[in-house]
Amino acid sequence: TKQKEPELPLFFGWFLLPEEEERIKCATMDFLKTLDTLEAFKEHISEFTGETEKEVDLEQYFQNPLRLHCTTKFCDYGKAEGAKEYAELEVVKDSLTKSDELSVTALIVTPRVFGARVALTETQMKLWPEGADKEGVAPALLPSVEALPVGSRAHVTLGCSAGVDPVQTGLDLLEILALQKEGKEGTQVEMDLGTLTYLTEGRWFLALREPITADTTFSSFSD
Ligand code: ACK
Repeated sequence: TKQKEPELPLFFGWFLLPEEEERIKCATMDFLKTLDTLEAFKEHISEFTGETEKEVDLEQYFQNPLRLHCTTKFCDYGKAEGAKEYAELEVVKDSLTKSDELSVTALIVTPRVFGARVALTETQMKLWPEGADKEGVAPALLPSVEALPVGSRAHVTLGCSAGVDPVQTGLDLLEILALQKEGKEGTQVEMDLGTLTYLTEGRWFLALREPITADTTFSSFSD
């Protein structure tokens, strides 16, 4: 009989500790509650609802993911390119079950997703696979993504609208960062947490005044 290959997970990443998850969910929910009451947001409400008059309750609009995490490598149980190579890296094996602190520097809201931008440290960058920022990016957006610093896609998905896959959070984040780089910022609103910027087509970016940190454990995840 053939020797069975060791199984590869769905993905690797930093998982927020349960108590941290609660803290982050509360803080970010408070932001959503405020956002949908802002006049600036209401002006662009049709980009969320498809209708001008309707209101939107963002807390209901986004569904929570099961476990808050920052994906490093999506392996798809070995079907994704480079999955095996990543799992075999010394730095990956050495980091498993280890604690680490993530720093969230911004929040994004789009008609598809609600997410947190993660600023990776130099050490954390060693776990960030080469080319991860570009994976699945539309060809038209590739040149602008290549111009962004490595690790720009790092994020925690905080919620997705109905029928949207969480992979969208990283893609929407990259698009927002590319628009910012091109100076395409619209309305700006000062909030308690930081500066909120509108970036066309229902995209919002909150640059946090103070980063939000969260304790995590690096591990693999399989459904
Ligand atoms: O929010 P996320 O980073 O987006 O966490 C989930 C996790 O893997 C489990 O689905 C992410 N994910 C899904 N597909 C991909 C992909 N093709 N490339 C990168 N990340 C992905 C998803």
